[in-house]
Amino acid sequence: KTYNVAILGATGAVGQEMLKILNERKFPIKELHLLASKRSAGKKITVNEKEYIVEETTANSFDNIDIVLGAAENDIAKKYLPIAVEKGAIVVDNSSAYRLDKDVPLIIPEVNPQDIKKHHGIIANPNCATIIALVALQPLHAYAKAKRMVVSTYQAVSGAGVKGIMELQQQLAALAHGKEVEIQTFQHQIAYNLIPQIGSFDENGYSSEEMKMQNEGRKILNSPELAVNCTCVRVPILRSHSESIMVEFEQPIDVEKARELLANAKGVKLVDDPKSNQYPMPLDTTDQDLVYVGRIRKDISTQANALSFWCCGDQVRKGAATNAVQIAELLIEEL
Ligand code: A2P
Ligand code: 11C
Repeated sequence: KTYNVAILGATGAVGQEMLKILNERKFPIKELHLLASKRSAGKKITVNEKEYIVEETTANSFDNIDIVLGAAENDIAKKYLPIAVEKGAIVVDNSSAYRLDKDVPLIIPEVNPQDIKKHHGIIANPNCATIIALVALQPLHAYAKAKRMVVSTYQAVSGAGVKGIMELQQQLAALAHGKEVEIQTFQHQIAYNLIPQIGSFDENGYSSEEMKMQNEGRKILNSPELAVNCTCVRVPILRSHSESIMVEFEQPIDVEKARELLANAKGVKLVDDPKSNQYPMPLDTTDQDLVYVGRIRKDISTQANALSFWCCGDQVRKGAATNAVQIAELLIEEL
């Protein structure tokens, strides 16, 4: 069986990657529609020597579509995705618009594939930093149950889309030629800098991105009591997010056991040999789908069952596009 698929936001960083991954994984496509704004209508995109023409998104774009992959901002998702559902499509949405809605499953295929059955037309793809953390955490959580996490993220500019990638590249080029940098996407210069703000701050001083780790993590792990303290930082890296994670578990778990579990876990590559300087780094995880995990050690600051580790993953692929296509693959097993 083959399906009519539309990508909403097909010209963006995530949309472009979805297109590549659908082809790479040989998703059974009958017709593929690339939807974007009016600005991009008519633009030609070639994948695997096949040319596609970008269409302006309208309410009619979703007629006869089986599966929509959403890769646009929240306001665009809210405007069009309910129309797509009304017209009979099933949507896998990468925006944060519907993630916490009760009847919308929030899925990481390696973590909670069983939840997909509860959908009512929309399935949400979690935030990239959440996906990368939970793919690494899941094997440990299944063994010892996580109860508290302290996370610091080092997030690539691709998280802000094509414009984030261009801003870093333009600033680096400007600085190399002694020119002034232009700041449009991020709050400050990102080249040769770190910005401890992703999203807007709440009354407690946490950013929206930081609260996603707690709220999405609780929903995906089905652990409403999970306590999370997260600090999210934008770093001048192109497309892999890195995360330092301390997890306190309910049950005992030692470093050797954690290594064994992670070495055998789906979606994970264990890279943990500090004596030969081997640990995950964002350059090494770029353009592939595994979450690399290493630097696993006991938390020496507490008597609790706590471990620290470090993980990296490509945020455009596993953090967004690959995870969405994997969800679509689960979906067609059900259809
Ligand atoms: P466009 O390229 O035509 O602006 P990113 O986050 O990487 O910038 O990508 C955002 C995606 O959302 C792009 O594909 C963009 O298309 C799309 N988009 C923006 N505004 C609209 C709109 N009004 N209708 C449909 N798609 C939109
Ligand atoms: C970033 N994680 O790195 C963000 C981008 O909720 O999907 C994606 C925001 C989201 O900037």
